[in-house]
Amino acid sequence: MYRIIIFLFVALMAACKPETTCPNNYTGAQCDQEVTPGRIRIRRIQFTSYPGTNNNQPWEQQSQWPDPYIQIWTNNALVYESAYLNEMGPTSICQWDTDITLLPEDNHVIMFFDEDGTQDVYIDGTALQPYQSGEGFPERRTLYGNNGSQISIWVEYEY
Ligand SMILES: [Ca+2]
Repeated sequence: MYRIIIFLFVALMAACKPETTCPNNYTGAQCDQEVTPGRIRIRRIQFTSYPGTNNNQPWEQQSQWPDPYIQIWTNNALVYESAYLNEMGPTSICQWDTDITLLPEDNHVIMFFDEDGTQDVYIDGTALQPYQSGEGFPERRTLYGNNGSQISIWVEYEY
């Protein structure tokens, strides 16, 4: 009887192998499955390669280039608006340092406008998916606007 108890105890210990400890953004027996982050922090946004004209007209009456600024909308509510940058040609790199926290399950849209006093003009925009599973958590993600702009976001993943 004593031997049977010892045998059962050893068998039980063998069945309870310690769990593998994965980094907090991976799970699974091989630590190869991504864990969706709870929050995404956007730390920088770059806006480049936008159209040089506004439907074949100059962006400005007084000059040529727009004064871009960003809006981010989450679930149809405005959650972020940047300051505008003055007179930025499409070969310029428009860049803003930001601290914007987004939840991956929400619907986000990023848009760029030309600041023009009371009649700001839409330049470009796109759906903003701050996290894409399977990409391996890149620090920089690049999106493309519907008018051909390139939009880069630098992100941090939080759990
Ligand atoms: Ca303007």
